Amino acid sequence: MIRLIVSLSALALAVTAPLADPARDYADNCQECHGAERLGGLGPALIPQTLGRMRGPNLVSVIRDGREATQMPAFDEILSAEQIEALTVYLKEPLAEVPPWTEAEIMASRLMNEDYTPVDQPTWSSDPMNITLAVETGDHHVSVLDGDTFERLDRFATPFAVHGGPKFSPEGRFVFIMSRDGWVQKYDLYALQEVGRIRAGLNSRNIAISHDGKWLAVANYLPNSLTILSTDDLSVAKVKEVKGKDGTPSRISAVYQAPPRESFVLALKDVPEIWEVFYGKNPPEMGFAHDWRMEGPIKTGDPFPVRKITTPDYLDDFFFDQSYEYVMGASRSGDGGQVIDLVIGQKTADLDLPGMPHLGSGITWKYGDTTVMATPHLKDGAVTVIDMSTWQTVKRIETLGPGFFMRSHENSPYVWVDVFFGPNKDVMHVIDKESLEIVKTLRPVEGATVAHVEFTKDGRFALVSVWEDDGAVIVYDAETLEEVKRLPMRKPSGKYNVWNKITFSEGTSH
Ligand code: DHE
Repeated sequence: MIRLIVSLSALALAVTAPLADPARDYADNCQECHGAERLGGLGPALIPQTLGRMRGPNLVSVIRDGREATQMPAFDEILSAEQIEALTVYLKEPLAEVPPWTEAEIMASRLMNEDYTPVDQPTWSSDPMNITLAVETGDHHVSVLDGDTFERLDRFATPFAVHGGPKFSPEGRFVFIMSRDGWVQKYDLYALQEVGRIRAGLNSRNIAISHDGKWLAVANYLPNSLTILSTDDLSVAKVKEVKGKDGTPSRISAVYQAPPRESFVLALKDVPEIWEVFYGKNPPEMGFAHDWRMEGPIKTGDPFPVRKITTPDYLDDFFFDQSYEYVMGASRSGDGGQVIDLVIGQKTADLDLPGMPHLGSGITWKYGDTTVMATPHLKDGAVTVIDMSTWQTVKRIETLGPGFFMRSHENSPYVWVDVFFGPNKDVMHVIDKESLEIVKTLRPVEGATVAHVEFTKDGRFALVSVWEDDGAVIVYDAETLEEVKRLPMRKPSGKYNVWNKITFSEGTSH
């Protein structure tokens, strides 16, 4: 009898529980915000290229419980656990065909803020050069901080999942912010207002601004393109398809500005090449025209001519010396690196860089009569310090685990490096620039991820993120290393000081 009841109830469940049909469930519940093609709309694109970083259980809990402080509702009362599980599998399937994202589609996505009113002067009385932005990834906002008082001047919504450093216009008035979904937002710091936004790619990596502030380059994974926008009105100046010399299409890992060269330099994911895209002087005016035979042909009449430099290995993480002649690149295998001379377009040195260094967050400082560059490793607990005149390793400093970000300031005797991964993710090391020894290890919140540092304009204070949803930015006295203030924030990630950025401080990433 008992067995009969159990089987009957199992039968009843099988009859009443809706069968998982993820395509139908998507169309009924998700497409209104995330788009019929899963390429985003009000909500982000839901394709492997954008979800790859959202692990399975996280995706289940976002669908089931919703995402606080966003428009994402909870679906636990609409979809069964089985349906949600099937939906996560469906969302991780690659699209059969990626739609075109050409100049026409990009321009059609542009949304200018009709309420935006430009102003002549800042609408606030803080030092405009000491404004510091804190990206809060917990609820997709940016806090605009007065770098002297740490008072919050504004807190504005950004597109979903901002990645990479925001880029300031040369006078520090406007800031451009990019999300992994390819949206680029322009914000006026003087007026404390959004100017507009445009979707420059479907899945993007980062942005770079030209030294004269006229152009913004957006590095895309999807499609394989570089979008160049006019910073003025966010209109498209050019969409460059990225194909290596042999025609192989490639994603762009990152784009950087090279101010003295009046060019953007691109790290490519799928071909062993570095690209240089000129926006200013003609390449021959740069004094290395003799070298063109080894590169792809330059299209005459193109306002953004491309130079393609073949590299001995895939190099998709970069660091430039202060002259922007040399590019240090980490090899894909994570067991070494190379120095490419951009003037002659050739490798000039090998680097002893094991443990997958994160060159993108490297920094430099004067060390005796030379300049050193230091980078944390993503795969092991170490920071490598390299002499930039000989490219030899000066020291490998052991840390309590792999780190992600490093920072210093010209006026500070210390370098700060986090331990982003592993059991010691709650520590921040402070390294003496002269002795190259760790002089202090801070552990401000036991068990919380503590990462990324930015200095104030004068280097007096260091701002550290407690990278948790109920996190904070902690302000430290950069000399005594004592805590001065704690500003509650929603999963703060990077912080960016206007002065340090626009003056290319050697202690910060560019
Ligand atoms: Fe980043 C900068 C690449 C994962 C937060 N990250 C950069 C830059 C590159 C890069 C090339 C420099 C671009 C710039 O600022 O213009 N990041 C990568 C990766 O390849 C990697 C390892 C894998 C990926 O999925 O993209 C990666 N990055 C992450 C994260 O998981 C982080 C910690 C959290 C997040 O928000 O995605 C993260 N990356 C950041 C931040 C910066 C950044 C905060 C800007 C640092 C700065 O001080 O300028």
